[in-house]
Amino acid sequence: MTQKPLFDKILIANRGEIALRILRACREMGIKTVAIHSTADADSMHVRLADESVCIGPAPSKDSYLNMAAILSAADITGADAIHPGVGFLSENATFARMVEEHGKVFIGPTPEHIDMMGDKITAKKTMIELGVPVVPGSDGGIQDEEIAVETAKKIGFPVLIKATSGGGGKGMKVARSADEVPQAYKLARAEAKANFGNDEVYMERYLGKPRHIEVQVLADQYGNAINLGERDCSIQRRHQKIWEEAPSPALNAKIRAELGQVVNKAIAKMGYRGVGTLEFLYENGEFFFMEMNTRIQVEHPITELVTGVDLVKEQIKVAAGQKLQLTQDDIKINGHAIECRINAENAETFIPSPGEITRYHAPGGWGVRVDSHMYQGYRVPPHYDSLVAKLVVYGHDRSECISRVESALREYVIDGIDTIIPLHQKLAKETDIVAGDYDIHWLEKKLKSH
Ligand code: MV4
Repeated sequence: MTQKPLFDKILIANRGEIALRILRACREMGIKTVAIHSTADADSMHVRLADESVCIGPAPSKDSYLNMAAILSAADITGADAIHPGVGFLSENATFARMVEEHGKVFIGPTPEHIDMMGDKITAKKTMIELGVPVVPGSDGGIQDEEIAVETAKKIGFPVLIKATSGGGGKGMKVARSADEVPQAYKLARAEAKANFGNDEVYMERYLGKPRHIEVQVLADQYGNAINLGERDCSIQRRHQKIWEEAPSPALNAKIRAELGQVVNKAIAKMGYRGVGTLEFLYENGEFFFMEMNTRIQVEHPITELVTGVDLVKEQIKVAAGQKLQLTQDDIKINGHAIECRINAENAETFIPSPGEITRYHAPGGWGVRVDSHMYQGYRVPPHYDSLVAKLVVYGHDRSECISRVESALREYVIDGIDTIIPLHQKLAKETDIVAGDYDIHWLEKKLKSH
């Protein structure tokens, strides 16, 4: 069967480790690369390694990595035929995806319609209900006034959680534990939603007290073929920032995984979704509840790559070029265990950002140790962006081997000149609950408070 040709040249509309990750995939596929960068990132590794680079603006993201017109100009000037948005920045911006298409270039991601559909959390939830995916019991849609809020809460049963329709990442979320807490929670949620998203619509759900965050990786082509690559457990987080992720989840068995996978595949195929995506679930007492769908490649994608052997960024590029998926669900076998430690340039106790110059650098290595990072000795971590400077991604034949290898790799890792959260990861790898796989989304914050 003849496949559509791949792109000739891809512009990478991102920075840091993910820009490097995408660049490596392009190299292996014989695709030329264009790096864009702000003035603060002129000395960045992705700029050095790309075939061409364009400075698109000053340090603040809004003037550079979020500057749609400047990025499109850079694509025009260099003759790139596709744009990879990476993670964050413009990766889930339907307006940008539309602009890229209108410029006659390919946005490496799903259609703008699918981005919009999942960006609106009420629409996302309604869509998933129609597609047979289980969701948290809650209001039918938006809640328009305080009285209806109280009524709805009584119907759902306490505690309830009020969420922003345009939300995500926890902003604009308020818990109400009884009827008299509802008016206050409702008002606060609306105000926070308005301030953060410019849209004050909110909806309501039953509040789950001790769930795990389990997400399913999907991959689909434009011909209706959809597969999943198993789940990741991302419960170890602080202030909605994931810190430590695992694949597979220590809480699931093969039977539950297969059942969830079938539900997800059917939904993704029915939606006509194209690209990579992630369905986020809360998992409590053996039950799954859909929360949100991310329509981009995710930071933690490498753990899925290590346990499936599938290069997700390459697959993402192939389906964006209109190629048919060559993988079927039967090709996907979950082998062994993988853990990602996010290495942030932050103090390991206070979490205060720590930009500055890397005076000494030595990355760990050996069997099953992967480091995705743009760092090098002499690199200056700029103060303007996300604090993620490396991902230590470790494979083991089983979970216990994986955790031992995490410890050993962390011990080897030398990053001098800035603070990182490596000491936190060293502690996590030794925690009884972590070793037992016994944790939920609140575990880390409780642990940090108790010290
Ligand atoms: C919830 C929940 C409990 N019950 N929904 C947080 C981010 C947003 N995307 C959804 N979130 C939650 N939704 C119900 N009905 C608890 C959270 C939540 C959370 C979820 C995943 C990972 C970390 C979290 C931390 C705090 C709260």
